[in-house]
Amino acid sequence: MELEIPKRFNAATSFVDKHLAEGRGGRTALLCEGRSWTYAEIYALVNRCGNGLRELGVEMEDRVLLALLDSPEFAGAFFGAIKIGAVPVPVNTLVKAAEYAHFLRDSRARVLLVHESLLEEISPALQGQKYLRHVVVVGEPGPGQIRFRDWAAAASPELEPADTHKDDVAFWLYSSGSTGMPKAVVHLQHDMLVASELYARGVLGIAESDRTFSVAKLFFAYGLGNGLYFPFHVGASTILLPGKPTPPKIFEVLETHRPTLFFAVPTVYAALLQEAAQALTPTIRACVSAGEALPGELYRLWKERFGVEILDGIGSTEMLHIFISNRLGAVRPGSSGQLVPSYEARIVDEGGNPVPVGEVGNLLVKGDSAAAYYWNNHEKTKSTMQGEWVVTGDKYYCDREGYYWYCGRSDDMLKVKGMWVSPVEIESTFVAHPAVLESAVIGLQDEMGLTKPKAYVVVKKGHAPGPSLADELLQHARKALPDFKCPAWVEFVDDLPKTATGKIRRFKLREQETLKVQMSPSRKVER
Ligand code: 3UK
Repeated sequence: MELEIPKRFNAATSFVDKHLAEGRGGRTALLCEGRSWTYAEIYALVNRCGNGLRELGVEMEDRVLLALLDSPEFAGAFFGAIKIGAVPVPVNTLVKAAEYAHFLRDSRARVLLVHESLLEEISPALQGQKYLRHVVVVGEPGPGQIRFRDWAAAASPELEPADTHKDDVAFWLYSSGSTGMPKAVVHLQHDMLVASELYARGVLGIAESDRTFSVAKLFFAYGLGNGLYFPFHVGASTILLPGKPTPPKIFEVLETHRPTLFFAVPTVYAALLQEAAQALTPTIRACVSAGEALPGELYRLWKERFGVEILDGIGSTEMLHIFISNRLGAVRPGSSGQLVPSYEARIVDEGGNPVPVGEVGNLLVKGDSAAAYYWNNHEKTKSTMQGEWVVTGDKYYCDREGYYWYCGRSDDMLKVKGMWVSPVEIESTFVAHPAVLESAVIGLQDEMGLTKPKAYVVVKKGHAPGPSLADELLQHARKALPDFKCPAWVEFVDDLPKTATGKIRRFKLREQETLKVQMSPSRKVER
């Protein structure tokens, strides 16, 4: 399918203004904390945000950093910035000050929109920022900061979209790598439209009558599609939860708002299964999982208990959304499914040659929602974006029926709760503790088959390894790292496997763990 996208194209027109022009202004766009917002109300909020940003001096191509919770303000600021041709950069709201400082410095954002609950963490990051001019706060602003509510109310609800090209930059999303700070993935005006048509309409059959709920937050590429631009593509409704998505809270939202499409990462499906007394609302017609592989056993347990299928699919920030996916009625549990039509994939060996069917190789993917490049990272751009092909960094094989099976990463990166975790970052945190000589981190599967970090630690002379030191190290890690990056297990060892040049061989540790599993009768793998 060739998508016809006009040369002059502004994504805000396509995802927001279109609904007013087509008579859907009175329909519910968004439900959040007991209030509902029509498309006409969201349209006005988008326009107010766009005008408000202009009044703060934001021009075309300027970046605007969004550290916002899932909320109408997120929708307003995101599409408001795009509408004036500026570039919204939604960022993870779970990270520490050093990372926020990097986001501001690296993006050179002129304006930061931030929720009051993040001010404490983000405040140290605001010092000495050369390009940041204004901080707009959703909630109670600090001295010299602007109150979102007053700022939006003072701006006009009418706004002409900037005359952008379909290949203009529309938004950035930061993605973590194995070393250093996260890098910005640069997406264009047409990318959201492509992902919406190919995956949301093509695979999920999303329509105006749908109501989406994504546990994955809007600042992830996964959540941004699920909870914002997919429903906005077809005039459907989205349910937004600003707070922490604990299992009881998720069930409460499901009960109150009765979505038809539910999106989460595997860890959340596992956690929901632990809530014995809860039932799933019968309105849900499909559940979607991505971010990391969904274990086949988890799929089966879920289907047995709730009677709904979970469609596992693989997406990436670089491809914007899912490009290989299972379909309703054709799920192969444990696989990532089949190609989403119009995307293409290749599985190649180290020399770049295609491998035979059934053999594991490196997965490359091609499709029109792919990012243009990484901001200020030319080397990484060259190695990842090879012409029309994007190197995923994943090992896969494809079976005779065209189902793709995930076989791990080609780097040492881990996906924990659907989020990137770098072993190197955890290791450096451990080594910063006075008792630690060196450390190595790998991913290990828990009893549900979900990946969690495990840290091996060699202690310095004069320190006693044991449970109390393990506790102390974990407390130390929790201060320096967001929760999802903290190891689930710590094991003390006498030394670490290394190469002749002293590099840690994490794959050796992985091999040892595999052997342990095979030899332990209690952890024998069934099937
Ligand atoms: C891994 C999976 C096995 C894989 C994402 C849906 O996760 C998303 O984007 P990220 O940039 O990470 C991409 C990487 O995560 N992965 C994702 N889904 C699966 N591995 N099975 C899966 N189903 O390593 C991939 O390269 O954080 C997911 C939609 C949009 C996204 N950005």
